[in-house]
Amino acid sequence: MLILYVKTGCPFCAKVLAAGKELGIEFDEKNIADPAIADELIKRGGKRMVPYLVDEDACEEMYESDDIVAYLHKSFGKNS
Ligand SMILES: N[C@@H](CCC(=O)N[C@@H](CS)C(=O)NCC(=O)O)C(=O)O
Repeated sequence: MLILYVKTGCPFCAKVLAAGKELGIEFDEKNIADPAIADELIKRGGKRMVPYLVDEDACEEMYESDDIVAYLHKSFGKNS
């Protein structure tokens, strides 16, 4: 399961979501507009910043949209 913490209107989140769509990936999107979700993100990753990806199957978690996009291509792209 891939969880993606996002915020409405966040261009970095949109970039990751577009990459996911291109690769045919479905995310369980969690929006930090909900304070409980924001708290969950801070507990999990250490800071309030989106996007934040959790790949539960691979036990990988990361901030930074460029790193997330690269990770998605590496893990789920045609040449993965
Ligand atoms: N370098 C980061 C920048 C991420 C970033 O600036 N995210 C903003 C939203 S666009 C954020 O999390 N701000 C904190 C907040 O909205 O509470 C990336 O590329 O992912």
